[in-house]
This record gives sequence, structure tokens and C-alpha cells, in this order.
Amino acid sequence: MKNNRRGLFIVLEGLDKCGKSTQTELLSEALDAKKMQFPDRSTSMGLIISDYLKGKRDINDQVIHLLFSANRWEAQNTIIETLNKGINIVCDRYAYSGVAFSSAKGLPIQWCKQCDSGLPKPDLVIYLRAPIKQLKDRGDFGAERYEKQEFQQQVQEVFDKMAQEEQFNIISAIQTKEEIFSQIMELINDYPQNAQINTIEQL
Ligand code: T5A
Ligand code: NA
Repeated sequence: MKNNRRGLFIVLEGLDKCGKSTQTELLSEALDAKKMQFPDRSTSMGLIISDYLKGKRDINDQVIHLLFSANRWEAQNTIIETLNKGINIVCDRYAYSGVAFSSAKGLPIQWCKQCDSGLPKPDLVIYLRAPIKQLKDRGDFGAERYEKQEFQQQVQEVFDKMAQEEQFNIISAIQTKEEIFSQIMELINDYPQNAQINTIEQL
């Protein structure tokens, strides 16, 4: 029987160092999925974003927000084509990060959301949640622009609000990598197959 179901679009979100990249790697392998991440630092726009994050250049808040959003629009066709081929996508950060980080700086939330309106909507958003106190000692926290405890706290408040409004699946990031991975797999296995309709919804 021909399986004409489209791929699942799964997004991982959360504060810096919550373990998104680690889980994206494990999950994309387990699901034989295409791995994506935002910002995609490999494009010309992504290079500007990367310089901004590393503190090598300053850009005003509205402009950098639009660049982060444009960096997702650049990938719009790839996302749609991949899903329509029946291939799953596991994506490290998406539009929700755009909203959380920019609105935590004080930009109006509706304005922040508007720029991404029309992009493919994920089927599942997995929010790896942890108190910032427990993330700030991980890896090289502090190396990039937004990696400051107070600011991350404000970002978390926006993520928490969106989690309710947009029905994110919340998983504690303070567990072993293996525990987190198995909880994510449970969520995916419980995801109703018949809800995986053939049209891709929009943000
Ligand atoms: N941003 C992003 C915006 O402002 N607007 C936008 O639109 C978008 C898309 C860059 C920044 O840009 C902002 C948000 C960010 O500030 P990034 O490149 O994704 O975003 O940077 P980070 O989120 O900081 O990515 P990191 O790779 O640094 O963090 P991850 O991916 O959450 O965590 P990971 O998996 O790399 O793990 C971090 C460390 O923790 C360990 C790992 O080994 C590693 O050392 N670790 C664990 N330790 C203990 N227990 C576990 N369960 C662990 N899992 C991982
Ligand atoms: Na970072």
C-alpha cells in the first residue's frame, strides 16, 4: 500500500543550553528525519545573525528580529517539499524562539509574531524546560549575546505563556539525555496518526 502521509514536523524549543541540539540529533536519527536548525548560520543572512550573536556587530532590535524571521522564510520551500515527500523534520528552534527572545527585549508580541505568520506550522512543539539556574553552568553558557541569567528568565516567561496558548509539550530538561529522549519518543508514538493530515497548516 502506498503511504501518502506527509512527514511530521517536530520542533524543539527552550532556553539556551537546555539540550535542544543533543535531542535534535538523537531524534532525527531515530526517526530517519531531516535535521534543521534556526538560526541557520550557513546562509548569507545566517552569517550576519551569527556575528550579531557573537557580539561582533550590533544590529537594532527590529532589524535582527526580521533577519531571524527571514532566515526561516529562506527555508520555507525546503520544509514544505520535505514534508510532502513523506520525510519527517526535526528542527532545533523555530518561530517561537523568535517571539520569545525579541519580545523579552520589549518588542510588542503581536509584531514579533506577524513576521512569521504564514510559515509552515509544526505538528509538535517540544519545550525542554528548566530553571535557568540549572542551565547556566552547562557547556559554554555566557559565550553568546543572550546568555545572561536575567534575560533568560524573561525569555522563559514568554515561552511559558506560549506553551499554554499553543499547547507545547513540556518536558523537564533536568533529567539525563536518555530520559529526555525516551519521553520525547513516547510523545511521538502517542501522536495520533490520523491527525497527520496531508495539508500543512500555517502559523
Ligand atoms: N534566537 C534564535 C533569537 O533570538 N531569535 C530567533 O528567531 C532564533 C531562532 C542562538 C541564539 O539565538 C536566539 C536564541 C539563542 O540565544 P542557538 O544557536 O540555538 O541559538 O544557541 P543555543 O540554544 O544556546 O544552543 P546550544 O547548542 O548552545 O544549546 P542547546 O542546543 O539547547 O543545548 P545542547 O544540546 O547543545 O547542550 C548544551 C550543553 O549541555 C549538555 C551538552 O552536552 C552541552 O554541553 N547537555 C546536558 N547536560 C546535562 N543533562 C542533559 N540532559 C544534557 N543535555 C545536553
Ligand atoms: Na547559544
